[in-house]
This record gives sequence, structure tokens and C-alpha cells, in this order.
Amino acid sequence: MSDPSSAKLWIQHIRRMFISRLRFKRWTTTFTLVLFLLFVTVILMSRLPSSIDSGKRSRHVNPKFAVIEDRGKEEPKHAGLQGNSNNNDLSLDEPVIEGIGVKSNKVNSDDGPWKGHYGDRFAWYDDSKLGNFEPRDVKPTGRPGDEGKDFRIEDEKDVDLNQVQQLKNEYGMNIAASDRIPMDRSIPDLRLEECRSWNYGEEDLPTASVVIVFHNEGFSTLMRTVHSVLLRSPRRYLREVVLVDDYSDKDPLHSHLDEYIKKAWGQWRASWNSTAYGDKEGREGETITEKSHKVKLVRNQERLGLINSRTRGAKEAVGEVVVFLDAHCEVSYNWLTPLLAPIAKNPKTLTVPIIDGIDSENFHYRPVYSRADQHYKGIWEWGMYYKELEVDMKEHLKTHKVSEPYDAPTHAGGLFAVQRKYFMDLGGYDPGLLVWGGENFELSFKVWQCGGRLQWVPCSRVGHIYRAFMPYTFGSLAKKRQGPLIITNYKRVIEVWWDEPYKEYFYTREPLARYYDAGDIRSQLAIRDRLKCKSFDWFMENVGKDVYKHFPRLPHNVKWGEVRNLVADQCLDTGSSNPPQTVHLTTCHSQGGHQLFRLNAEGQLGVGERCIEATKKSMTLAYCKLGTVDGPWSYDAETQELKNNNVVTLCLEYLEDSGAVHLNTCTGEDNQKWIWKEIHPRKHG
Ligand SMILES: [Mn+2]
Repeated sequence: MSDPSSAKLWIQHIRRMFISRLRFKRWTTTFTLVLFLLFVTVILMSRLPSSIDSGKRSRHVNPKFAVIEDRGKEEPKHAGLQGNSNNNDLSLDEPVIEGIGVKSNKVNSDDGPWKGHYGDRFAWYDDSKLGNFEPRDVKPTGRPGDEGKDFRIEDEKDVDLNQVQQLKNEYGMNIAASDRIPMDRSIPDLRLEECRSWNYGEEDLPTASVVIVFHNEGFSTLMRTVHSVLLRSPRRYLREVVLVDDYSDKDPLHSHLDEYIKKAWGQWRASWNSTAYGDKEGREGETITEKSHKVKLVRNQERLGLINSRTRGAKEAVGEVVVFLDAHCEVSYNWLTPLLAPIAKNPKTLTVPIIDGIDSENFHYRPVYSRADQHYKGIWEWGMYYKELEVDMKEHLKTHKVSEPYDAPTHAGGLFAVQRKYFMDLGGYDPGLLVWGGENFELSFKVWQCGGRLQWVPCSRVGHIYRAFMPYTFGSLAKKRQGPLIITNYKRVIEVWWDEPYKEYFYTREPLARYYDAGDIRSQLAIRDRLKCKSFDWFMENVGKDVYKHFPRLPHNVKWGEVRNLVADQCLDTGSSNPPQTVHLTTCHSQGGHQLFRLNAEGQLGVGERCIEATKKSMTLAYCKLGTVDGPWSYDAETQELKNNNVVTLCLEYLEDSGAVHLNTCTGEDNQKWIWKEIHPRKHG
């Protein structure tokens, strides 16, 4: 190593070796890289087209099947259910694309405004600036009811309190107070902060007709509903407001209404050029003084009821989407576009806004739900009472921003948006449903089972006045059918859309319904058949699974009917359906209602949707523990004892002295004997 030349050679040798090695290495690297890129290209070619133009396709071609959101659970994929080709669910595609350093949103920037992880060309999230339809106007303050504050008319000076009360009795809400609140009052923006960062695809959104059915509605609350829609909907997408008068007989709803419409908005116009409507970007709503020519009034020549009036409204409408609203609402800021975007993406989607509450006494606008970041979804108990269930937010947040739309089995019914053509293809509402009740279920089951989906949209909020009571009757419509109207509507719905064993759960919970006349359902079954709708089993498995969390499958009744005490010769009666109530004995009336008891195979004793509890002091109507269908009760047909096996076995006893019903040690005496009798409503010819 002391020889400098040999050292030089050595160095040269090493260098050469290193270089050739490097060359070799570079060659293999290049080769690997080329192979890798080839591989990547193949993958990209096979995957990208479907994800990029998925939106377009689903807009122009009705997707054949509902897409059930893959939320990372091992839910069985059903034949015909496509995993991602029609889906916006980026989470399915992203890992592959991200792994090779190509962002999905950069691949083809001409295709649409893809701005990040959340969203697609119909709706995308970008918190660097205000969303493209966010209101930029100043919200008025200081007038009665502004900012959604309560307005206490009794504190005003020139008020005839008798008249105020009279109007309250007439309308079920404080119309005198409403009359003094400006039509364009401001309301609080109760949306999630995120909602202000959502953008909606301006070229893709459909036009909407807002359909409002009314019957003897308060004039100012009805008009404020219409004004709020015109003020807070982008004019380019609001095609019209269709008012359907369901045969009102109250004065102001006749010539006064005609005049008001003409004066406020001018004659409705059939011609439509969206760009001619104000702001060329179509973002802003109307001003309060503007004549938009967008309000159309149609009147029924006889009472049709809410359900059939809505169908009429949809037929009269000309917009691509119909949005149904109650006649006493105030829509919130940027409420419309979030409802339209999911429909633009998949025309078989029915979208539902989140409901805020407006006080019927003072019109205070406030949230119904205590937390904006906890979502709810509509479900039912087996007697078809509408219920809501908390959405599993952990699960939701795995794949969605908190403000994104989410699937729900059903909804409350009053407010929703649906593509008009799709609604009509589904046959609208079942025309055999009378007046009110069950139509929300009918449409929800129909949509889900026949290939569509139903989503609740957190960024769309609509205030709704919850009335103190319903100020009108069903009138002659109630006479059209035997049995209580609402329950017969329910029966119709479950007879069409449910299968066994689910139908049986309904009849278990509502035993009298078995005897009611649901009318002819053949045309509805034909729709189910024609549209090749899926089974109710499929629905429960894929959409309604969570229902069981609160309302498990019902064990059959071992006994049901009225329960008569042998000594008293009177029947158990809860007196009311609102717990807590002391159960007492009264004359047996064989009408069901508060005397219709049910004992199921697992020992739960119930009346309506409630449960019966008892102690040594009393027997009470209580809330059932959610998620349970069992209980401590049993009936011994031989001894006629109604037993409670909670800790020790006790018998239900009637105390002649006090008239009380309570538990006591079993004695075998007659005052502990109970006779069940099923009630069968008389059938009329
Ligand atoms: Mn209502």
C-alpha cells in the first residue's frame, strides 16, 4: 500500500467497479420502475374511469341498483349491489391511487371541481373559502322575531288578548303574534360550521319546485313559508313554489290569498329561463320586494287530504325535483342546494333536511336536537309509531365528514326532496292512503326496496312550527274507511311492503289492525312487482338493522284483549297513553284503546307502545326499556292468576275497599282472578 501507483490503480479499479455497478444498478432500477409504472398504468386504466365519470353516469343513466354504503363493515355484498362504480365513496378508490403518489383530484382537473378528500363534482368540501352558495347578505335585526328570537305579543301595548286567544284556538298556533313578525325575518344559522365550506356543482344541480299543501292554514305563517323559500333559495334552481289548497274554507285563503300572491310575486309564468332570473351565478335568493312570478296556486275542488294533495302538487309542478314542505315552515340559509346535490348524483335519492323547531306560541326558532354533531335517523316501533335513533357517529366519521348526508331507514314525513320523474315512476304516494299517516313509511320502504336510497342532510335545515294541537278534523274523508284512519293506513303500508315475519310483528303490537279494512292493495302490489323491488328482509338487513337496537323482534302474544277482574267485573284501564299512569279498573268497553292489554311469550305486559309495571302498592303504565321485549309477567289459564315473577312470584290483586290494583302474595281468592277477552271490532257490510 506504500506504492503510490498501485494505490492509484486500486482507486481507479474501485471507481470503475463502482460506476459499472452503479450503471447496473441504474439499469435494474429503471427496469423495475418501468415495470412498476406499467403495472400502475394498468391499475389506473382499470379503476380511474369508473371513479371519475361515476357522477356523470349516475346523473344521466339511472343507476340500476341502490348503492349501499360500504362503511368498512363486513356487510355481505348482495348480487347486483355495486361496490363502487356508481358510488361517490372515495374511500374505496383512494388507497390505490394515493399509494402511487397521484391524487385523484389532480388526475383530470377538467372533469370537475375535485378539491380534496371529501366530495365529488356535485358537492365538495373546501375550507379555504366560503362555499359557493353561502349567503353573503346581511341578516336583518331588531324587528319582532328577527334572529329567530321569541316575540311575546302579550308584552305589546295595543293587544286584544281575547282576540289573540281566539286565534290560537282556531289555528293551534299564535297567529296574532305571527301577523306582527316580518315576512323576511332573520333566523339563527344553526348549521354545523362545516356547512359553510361545502360547494355544490353549479352546472349539475337540478331545478326544484317547492310544493306546499295547506288546509285552513294561518295566513301569515303560510306566507312566511313561501317568502322564506324565495328569499333563501338560489333563484337559478328554484323553479317555482306550488301552493295546493286542500279545500280550505277560511276567508283569508280565498280572494285575499289570490291578491297577495299577485301583489307580492306577480302572475306565475310558464316560461322559464334560469339565467334571466337575477344574479347570473344563480346564488342569491329573491329580494322581498321582487316580483319573481314563481308562485303558483292550485285549489282542490274537494278535500283530498294531505297525501293525495301532495301527489297533485307533484303533478302540477314543472321543476326537475319536488321539495315538499309543510305549510308552516321557515327554511334556513342555503337549505336547498345540499338537498339537490345528492339527487344530482343519484336521481333515485330522496333527501331529508334536518328539522328545527319554531315555537307555536312565540315563534322562537331553536334546534330540536341538542347537539348538531350527533345525527339521528328515522325508524319505527312495530306499531308504526315514528321514532328516531342516534347515528353511530364513530362509524359515520370513519368515512364521512360530520356534515355529510347519511342513510336513514325513514323520516318524519313532512319535509323532503325527490326527483319528480322518479317520484312519479314510483307511482307517487299510494293513493289509497287517506289524509295523513304512514305515507312517510310507504315512500321510504318503496324507495329503498325499489333501488333508491334515503338520506338525511345535516347542512339543510328547515324550521317547522310544532302546533299545540291539530285545529281541523279529517272531515268526510274519515268515513271512507272502516277502522281508525291512521292505523288502516299503516296496515296498507305493511301489507304492501313488508313480508313475514315482519307483518306479524305489526299485528302483535296492534292486534285490532288484523280486522281493519285496508282497502284494495292490488295496484300497489303490482308496483312492487313491476319495479322488481327487493324483499323487506333485504331492507332490514341492509338499511333497517339498527331498528332492532331499540325495537327487537316481537315475541307473539300469549294473551291479548281486555282484562276483567272476576270480583270487580271491571277491566284494567291505563286511562291515558302517557306514562306514568296508575292502572285502575273501569267498566269494560270492548273498544280496545287504554283497555287493550297484551302479554307476550317472554313475559312483557304492554298497552300500546308502553309497558305495564306493578308493585305491592300499585300497577302503572311505564316506558318500556328500549331494546327489551321481555318482562316478569305470566298468566295461569287454570287459576286465572296474573303473576309477576320479578323477585318472588306475586299475584295481581284487586282491593275492593280502595279499588286499587296491586301485587300481593298469591292467595287463590277471586279478587286475584283475571279473565282475558279478545276484542274483535264489528265488521260492517
Ligand atoms: Mn306540520
